[in-house]
Amino acid sequence: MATRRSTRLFTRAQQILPGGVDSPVRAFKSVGATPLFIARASGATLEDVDGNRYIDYVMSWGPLIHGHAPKGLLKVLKAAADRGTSYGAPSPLEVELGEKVRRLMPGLQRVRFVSSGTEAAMSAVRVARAATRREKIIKFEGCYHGHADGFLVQAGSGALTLGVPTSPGVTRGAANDTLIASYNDLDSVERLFNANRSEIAALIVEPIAGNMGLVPPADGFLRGLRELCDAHGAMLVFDEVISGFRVGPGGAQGWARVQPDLTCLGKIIGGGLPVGAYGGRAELMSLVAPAGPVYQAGTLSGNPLAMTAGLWCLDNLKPALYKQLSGLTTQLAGGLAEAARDAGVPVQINAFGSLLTPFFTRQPVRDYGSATGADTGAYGRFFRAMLARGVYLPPSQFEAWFLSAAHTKRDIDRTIAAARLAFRAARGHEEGG
Ligand code: HOZ
Repeated sequence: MATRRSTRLFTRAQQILPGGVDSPVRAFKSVGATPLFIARASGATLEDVDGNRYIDYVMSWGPLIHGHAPKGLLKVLKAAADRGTSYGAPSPLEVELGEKVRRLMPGLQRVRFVSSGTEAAMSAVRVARAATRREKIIKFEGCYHGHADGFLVQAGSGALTLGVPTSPGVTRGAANDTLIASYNDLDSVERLFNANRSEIAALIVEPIAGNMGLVPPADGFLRGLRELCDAHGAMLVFDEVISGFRVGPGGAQGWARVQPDLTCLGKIIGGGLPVGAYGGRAELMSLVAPAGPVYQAGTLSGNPLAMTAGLWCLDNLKPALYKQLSGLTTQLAGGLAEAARDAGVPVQINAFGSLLTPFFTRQPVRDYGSATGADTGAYGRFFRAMLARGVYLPPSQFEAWFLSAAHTKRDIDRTIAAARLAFRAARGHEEGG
């Protein structure tokens, strides 16, 4: 495929944007390729500036559960824009969206809207610290909660992909307040609680980990976290930026029937516009200014366009959608597993709802150690061969693939057909189109 315009744009971009991009994983660095510049997107299809079309499994990293640019969403957004793009004052839309979120996730008795998942996670932890008057937090290696200082210790997503899981620029103080446990390992959590008695404000976790590639929780893991937090007086914070509304309308907490104290949301809640939110029990959230003393603010928080997109997106989460998505994901996971087997490539497919990651490894992947044991070189070769065949995957072994309502059985069939050849390329014998 010719990608001359993308290549030229990337050269130009590097002269103005650090690394040529506005978010690190977009740079395709770890897969040995040059990023595509996108001209338009519709349904499950991305089109780059050279006119090449791709079946998209990044889907803007998760928000687009209804696909790119669904007609109903465009209609309400155009109407909303006619009424003004930002008020800097309350609007009825925030109340409506807040009530809608609470209906779907009843544990969020009060909700504060922000503009990104990063803001949601850093603000939720601030509330937990204020509520407990403690400073330390526990997070899991390979989990990613946005790029606030205290979370960039053994972080997943782009930080892991680019080999900087603990970022320079994070102060020793922030790093010292972040304790690291192993995902799916309750003993590692218990040890930290015992070694830091009465010091831990919160444990934050992606209840379904999606930022070291997809790693679902083991049976009893989330319930065990709830019990440990209760036993030690710490707040349990679920980062449902990826899993919220994705694994079901009630998120991972609805699926697992485990109630966190605080929840962070993002991605789907904004339907493709920049929205995050955090919420939880009323008495905890009443600490947030102006109801209480914990300060947190934002010029574009509750933005009317973003709230409109969120409302449309959540209004259209029907049970049939989740059934359709998990059917397609099962088809894709099965087809990929068979294609890898036929090509003689050891691959573990982790799948959950409409999320999926094929890990290039012989070992089951259930934590950071097993995820990082995957062969990233093989993933890079696979990625490039898929791209050459019109399939746009996350440009990293350590990210989840996202399916949407716009993906069809035919898209999945085409993807599996492409993968049959791409797995052979992953062995290192064959490359490109
Ligand atoms: N959390 C997303 C990746 N896992 C964000 C995408 C990005 O970092 O650009």
